[in-house]
Amino acid sequence: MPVPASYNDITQDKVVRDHVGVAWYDRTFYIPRKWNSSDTKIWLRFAGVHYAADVFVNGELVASHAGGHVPFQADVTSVLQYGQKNLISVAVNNTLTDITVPQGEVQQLQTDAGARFVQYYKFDFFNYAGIHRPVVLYTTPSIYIDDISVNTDVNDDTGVIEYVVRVGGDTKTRATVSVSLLDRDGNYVIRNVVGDQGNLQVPQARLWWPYLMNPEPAYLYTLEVRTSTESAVPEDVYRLPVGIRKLGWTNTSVTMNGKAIYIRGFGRHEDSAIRGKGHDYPLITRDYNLIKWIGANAYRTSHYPYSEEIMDFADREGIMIINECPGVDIGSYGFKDELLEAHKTALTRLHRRDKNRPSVVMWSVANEALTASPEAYGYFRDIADHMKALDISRPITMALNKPCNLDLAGEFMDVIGFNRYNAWYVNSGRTDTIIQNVKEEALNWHKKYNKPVLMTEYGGDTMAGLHLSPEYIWSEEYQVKLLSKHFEAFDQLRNESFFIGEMIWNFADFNTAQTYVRVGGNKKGVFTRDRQPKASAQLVRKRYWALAEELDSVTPPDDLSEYVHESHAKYLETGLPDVWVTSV
Ligand code: GCB
Repeated sequence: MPVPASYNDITQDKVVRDHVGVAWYDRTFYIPRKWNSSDTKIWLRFAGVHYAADVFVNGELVASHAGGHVPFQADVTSVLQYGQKNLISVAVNNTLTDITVPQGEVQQLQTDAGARFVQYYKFDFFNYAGIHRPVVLYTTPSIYIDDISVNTDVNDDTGVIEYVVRVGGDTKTRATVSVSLLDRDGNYVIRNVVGDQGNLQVPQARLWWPYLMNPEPAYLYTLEVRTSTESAVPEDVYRLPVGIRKLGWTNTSVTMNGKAIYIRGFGRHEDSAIRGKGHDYPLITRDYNLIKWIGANAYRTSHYPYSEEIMDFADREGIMIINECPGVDIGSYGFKDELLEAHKTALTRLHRRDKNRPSVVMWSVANEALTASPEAYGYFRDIADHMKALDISRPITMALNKPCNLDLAGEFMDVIGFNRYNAWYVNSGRTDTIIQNVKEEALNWHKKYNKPVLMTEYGGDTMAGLHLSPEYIWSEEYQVKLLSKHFEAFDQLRNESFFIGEMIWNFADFNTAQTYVRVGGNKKGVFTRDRQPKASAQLVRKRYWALAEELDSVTPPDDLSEYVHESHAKYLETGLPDVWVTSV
């Protein structure tokens, strides 16, 4: 099996595709003799293995980890054979139960060949499994930088970087930490400030801004952290990209550097043909090109943390992230104490991995949980308390879908996200019901909780190439109409002060479990699974760029108005007319 990749879609064997339980990976490798030094530690790091993994090196268990979307590592210095062959074995277990995050259940099915275990789950994406993200061996000195936390603020035009550095390794030898700050061109702005925590003041700071909200978005400094000791242990150096920004929120808005943000984006998935959820640089680069081409400024990592490489792109390109933990459909198999603990652990690990990222503007603690069940109240109060104990610098949210009047979790959130499929699961075919329902529901959420509201999911399945006129469900025409009607609702809602954004479900088509409501997967993408635009992508592009023009005075790309009838030419001077923005 190739690594990184999901193993499911690589072979012609559906037993491999639908496998439930443990899969073993083995691999041999050599370690140079010169790595064998008392000053050096060797780490084996997995960026993501779904769902649980036991890792053995030369037959010795070095790491056990549960949770498919966050990294883990082990100090393997003492189990390696230097200058010789080593064996690494990984047992990957994809089984989901009522106390894994996300939940699932395994049942026995009687087949013609006898009883077989089958994995069931309620969430709507294929439970791809395997070693999904890169695996690396790397070295540090024996006294090393174990963790860095930064928080930023802006006072007038001075940027503030608050930092804490944790040093690991032999605690008997005292290590001195010093930090420096470099600008984007590599020039030192601040040099060698000694101490493992402190505040750096950056006069005339260049701020981190989202894409299209500023002519120079995503400005990143580099925090260079060094350790030194009085012993012979060599220094450790870590270079952390830092975006200086001030995030704020009220009961009607979320602000970036003092300016209200309006989110225009998508829910997404890590998903593609053959690789499944395996890391793929060309694919993620293409995705970011499409996100920027279409004029989006945000997405939600529905429904689990995405790879670190994907997050690096967001930091560097200025794409705002609603960072979601894998709490999708939580409660479907009951709310238990063990589940709550596993869910908290998932949040802790997500926070630990992504706490320093400027792109992360909100934490989403769950998607479509069973928030109308009586247990949901205490459960989500605890989840929210846990997240707030980890981070008070970012608002928390979740994507809610229970009827507003029955929901028990929203009161613990800072921002309300709601998912609703008007004219799809509800009133299929009736695009004439969208505007009033979307408006009414958004208003109801705000009335109930007095928080900012955004629509985190809406959309309809669309077979690329299916054309039916007048529009009819599953056709490209229908998706265009369904989105247009939502845009009209959003434009009316934007006049209400509390409505802060819109996210289409989904960026691209993706694979799901086999069910009769899915034709080769979920087809709600604005792009196909191989990342080509459907008709709706052209419409979304016009809207997202028009919003950027209206809200942030951005000039839309020339090709958006390649053909203009002369009776419309006047709009080139006065701005795009509403009719281009909201209808076909
Ligand atoms: C939802 C879920 C998402 C599904 C989507 C759909 O509400 O949050 O995971 O894929 O609906 O298409 O049904």
